[in-house]
Formats: sequence, C-alpha cells, structure tokens
Amino acid sequence: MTANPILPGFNPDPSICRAGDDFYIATSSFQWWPGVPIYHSRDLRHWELVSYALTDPAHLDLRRIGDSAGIWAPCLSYADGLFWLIFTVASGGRQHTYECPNYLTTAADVRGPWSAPVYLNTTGNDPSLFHDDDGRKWLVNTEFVWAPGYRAHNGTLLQEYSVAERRLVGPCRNIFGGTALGTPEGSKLHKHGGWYYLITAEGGTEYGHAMTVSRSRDIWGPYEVHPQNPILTAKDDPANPIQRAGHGDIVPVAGNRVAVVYLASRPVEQRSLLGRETFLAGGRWDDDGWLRLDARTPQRELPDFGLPAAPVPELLPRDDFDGAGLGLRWTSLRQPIGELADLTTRPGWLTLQGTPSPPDSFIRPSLVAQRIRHHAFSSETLLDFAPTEMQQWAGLICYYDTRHWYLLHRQFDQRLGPCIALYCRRGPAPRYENLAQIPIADVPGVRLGVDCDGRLLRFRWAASEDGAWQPVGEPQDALVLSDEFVEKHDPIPSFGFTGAHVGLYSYDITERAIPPAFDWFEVHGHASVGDGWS
Ligand code: 6LW
Repeated sequence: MTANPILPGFNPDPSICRAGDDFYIATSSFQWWPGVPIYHSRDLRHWELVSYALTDPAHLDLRRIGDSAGIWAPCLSYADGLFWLIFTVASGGRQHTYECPNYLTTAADVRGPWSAPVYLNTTGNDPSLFHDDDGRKWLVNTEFVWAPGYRAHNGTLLQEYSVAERRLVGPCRNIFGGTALGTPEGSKLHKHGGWYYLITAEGGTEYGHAMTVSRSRDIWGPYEVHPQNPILTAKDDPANPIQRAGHGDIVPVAGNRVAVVYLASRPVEQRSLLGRETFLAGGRWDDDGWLRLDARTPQRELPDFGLPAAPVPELLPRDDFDGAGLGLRWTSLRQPIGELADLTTRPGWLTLQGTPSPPDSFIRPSLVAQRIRHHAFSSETLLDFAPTEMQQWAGLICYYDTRHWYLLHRQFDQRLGPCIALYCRRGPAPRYENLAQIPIADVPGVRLGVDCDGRLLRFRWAASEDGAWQPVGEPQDALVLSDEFVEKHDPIPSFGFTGAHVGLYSYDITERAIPPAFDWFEVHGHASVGDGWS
C-alpha cells in the first residue's frame, strides 16, 4: 500500500493493537456477517484481512437487526498473552432510541477460537478496554442519557473490570464530558509517561468529525484537554478530498513515535460510496507530554515509521470458486450464509440456493457480497440459471442496505418470457422500480456486468461465455448507495454507517427453482474519472 486509506472501502471505527512486531486492526461490521474483521500488518502500510472475531451464531445474534445497527466500534487490545475484543451490538437506528449491550471475548490466537462473550453493561456505545500497568483492567464507554433536555452522548464512563469475577466492579463515573465539539464517543484510554490519555471521537461522524485528546494523572480525572484540540479533523478544510476524519486509536511504534488510525471518507459530490474507511497517520509524544500528529488534517501520503516493508498477498480481482470455501472477503447479511452457498454441488461453481427473502428483507436474503474498495470499478459474473416462474431471480447486486440497491438479474416474466431485468430500490418507495427488462433467448448461461465511474453505474449483459456485451437500461445514480444519501437525502433518513457492496444474490419465493450457479465473480478498480482516486 503506497497511500491512504490503508483499509479501503467500508472499514470504520478502527481500533489498533500490537503483539510483539505484529499490528492488528479491528473495524465495525454492523449488520454484516461474520462480525468484526481483523487485519494484520508488520509494517503498518500493508494490511491483510486475517480473521473475524465473531463467527459463531451462539456468540452474536444479528437476526432482524436494523440497517447500520449491529456491531459498532469494536476495541481490540493485547495483554497477558491474550487478544481482548470488546464490542457492542447496537439495536435501532435514527428513527428509534438505540440500545448498546457491551460484551468481552478473548482469544490466544487472533484467528480464534474466540471465547463465549461476557456481558458487561448497556450504558452506552463504543466500549473499550484499558489494561493498566498494575494489572487492573478498566472499561470506558459513552454515557447515554435519553432524558429530554440532556445531551444523549453525555461523556465517557469508567468502571473497573474484574477478570476473576468476569464482571464490572466498583464505582462507575463519568470521567470526561468532551469538548465544545460535542457528541463525545469512541474514547480509548492509554497511558504514557505516567499520564492517562483519552483519545475521543467528537463532533458526530459527519463533516464536523474530529479526534481530541485529554489527560489526567489520575485515572478518575479530572481530564485536561489538549491545548491544540482537535488534533485531527477535516472540518476546517473543505477542499481536502478526505473528509469526516475522526474516530480512531493509537499504538506505540518506537521511541516517542506513535501510529494513529482513524476513520475518514473520500466523498464524491458529498456522497461517500465507499463508506467510512481506515486511514493511517504518524504522531509523536512531545516533550510537554502531549500527542501531536504530523499533520492536523487527513493526508493521502502514508507516514514513514522506518519499519521494514512487509507486503501481503494481493487481493486477486477474480474468484473462480475453485477453493474449498468462500474466501474471507465474502460477507453475508445478519447470519452465516451456511448451506445456501456451496462450492461442492457443482465443483468450480458457487451454487447459491435462493430463499423467499427479497433484497429488502431483514430475514434471510441469499446474498454474498464484498465491500466496494474503488470509486471506479467493474464487476462481472457468469451465471447459469433457468428460472421457469416469475419470482425466481438470480444475479449481480450493488447493495448499500435494505432500501438502497440495484439488482441486475436473470428472470422469467409471465408476459415476456425469459428476461434480463434491472430492479432497484432507492429510498422510501414501498415497491421496487423496474429500470429495464430485456427479453432474451431461453439460454441458461449469461454474463452480467456493471461499470461504475464513481458517479454512475452502467449495467450490461451478454449471452454465455463469449457473447457481446449489451447495455441494460440507462446509466443509474451510484451515489444513492452512499452514507450521505441514506443519512440525509433519502426522505426517510436512517443511519448510513456502512458503505456500498457488490455481490451475488438469489431469490426464490416458490422454493422450486433449480438453484443458480455462478462460475466466477470478479471486481476490479480503475482510476476514477476526474477526482484522481484509484
Ligand atoms: C460509532 C460512533 C461513530 O459507534 O459512528 O464515528 C458510530 N463515530 O463512534 C458507528 O460507526
């Protein structure tokens, strides 16, 4: 990786830790399964997805959880020979008060197995664990106050965690109310030179987002704020192509040098198709004991920590479905895809059993997807499917959440016969829009494709392996699949925390179709038009 972001595409709320020479980052996964991706690096520049912490349905129940609810802002730390992962399972969304039960799970190996989670509290979001050098452990999380007339995000709570009793013990107090930026959350507690430091996300996770620092000699406070707060923000730099910078974490590198990871996004026309991504900055502990970053605004260039380069295997654009199982980058919605997706019924093909869940279902859509990592990308697949009834669909999906998606699929229409169709849902309309429908010869094998230039999606199809590509309908607005559209511009705003995905989908309300099979799937990025992003 030669430039920021270090984790492109939907990877918000990074938490970083170090075990010897190995660095690990955990990010939020919301309604996507498995929960909490964990990335590994030895040089802080090259990162590889190596595991997920929550892979067992007995450890995490996301069924029927709302869009952009679920796992928010996990905290990964390493101490006493163990990885400690603290996570919340947020319910609700913008229209509802949300609850955040917080849990702890541990593992000797970051690749698992992870222990059955221990329940901690439900007092607020963004819980994190601090291991003091005297062996005591402390939980911090946001204090929610839902009483009218008070701030909902009222500051940072602190309470001790007893490893022996597997529960929180002793007094619980609000130790830091935040700065004038407001909405303090995501606090991480660290210790350096005898000071306790809180690294806090403030200003809300939008264009006023920021990272602040405060410190105290006593863990209970009072915490004094950094003289140059916020230490990182893009809020005063609207021309910066990197915006919404804030929520993050720090890890020591060598001497006074500190690596800082934070979320930010790369909007196009104030729409973040790729969601909130993870960026890296350099920082140092100055002689006055305050943390300062190399730059106060997000930078595209990566800092140099002087670590030997440690490249990781490149992500191949094409998946031929020749392996024993789906690779780590594939995710599903709210639960494991399980036996719906298999590579053995037809070796070398992904067979994707349809379910009665349409693409806007919270129940069990048969959907496997990958986060979109480039503003401009192309994706293609070869599908073998011969539906004989109206409500048997399979194809390629560009998906943000239940109310924002485009589905290019093979179908059988009662009036038109075999067709390629493009449906979408993009906002409050209760029914899907039919954007294009093209009758085709009754051949089972078709290729389906989509090209995105960062603003528009152009869908296409071709008969079999070597037919010529044909456009399907008019170019469509890609930016409805963005955080900001979902959050603000949809007439029914909801949380838009995740970023867009591209993947494969199969629907069969009749439960009679011969399941579709996909020979391969590919997605690769291009240099974008106009904005220079790749
Ligand atoms: C997260 C909160 C936030 O819990 O967004 O950036 C929420 N800030 O800290 C969801 O990512």
